[in-house]
Amino acid sequence: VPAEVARHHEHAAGAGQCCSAVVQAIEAPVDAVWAVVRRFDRPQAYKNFIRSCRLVDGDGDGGAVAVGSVREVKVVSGLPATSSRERLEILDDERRVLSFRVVGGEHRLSNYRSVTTVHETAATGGAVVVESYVVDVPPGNTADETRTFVDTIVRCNLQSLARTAQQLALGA
Ligand code: A8S
Repeated sequence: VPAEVARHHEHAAGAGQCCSAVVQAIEAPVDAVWAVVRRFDRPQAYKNFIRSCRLVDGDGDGGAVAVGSVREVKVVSGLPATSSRERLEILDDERRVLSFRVVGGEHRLSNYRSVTTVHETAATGGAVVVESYVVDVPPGNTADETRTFVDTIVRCNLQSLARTAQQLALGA
């Protein structure tokens, strides 16, 4: 992994914050995986906890996705959350890096920021996805509880990403 990509996963967790990372191997070409990940406007394509998503066209550009774009996602029921407002921080098609930050919504993950990178595995022609995050520990919870909660969501998302990218690669 190139150093300038690895550096994106070094989060400076301040007091009252925690960070972690999840790694997922995917048996699909790196381009198929990135094609799914890069769609900031369509997270529900693989994130099963997201019911709907719409871009907030704050800058009047007709909803083109670019750094600074903001999306409003609605969350499925059964979670301690109903919605989240998220801003695209990095979209690097060459190095396959996407990062967003939570800027609002009704949930308990204040100041959540994640970085997702997609890597080619030379040996098998597959991909590896690394997703790291930093977030405030909510009042009344421990850092361990927060990491367990968020790791579970991220792991589910990446397992679903694997299935979605594999289907895409098979032309399904
Ligand atoms: C992502 C990652 C996470 C999303 C979390 C961790 C979230 O969308 C869900 C439940 C919450 O309690 C917080 O990449 C929030 O989407 C599923 C609404 C932010």
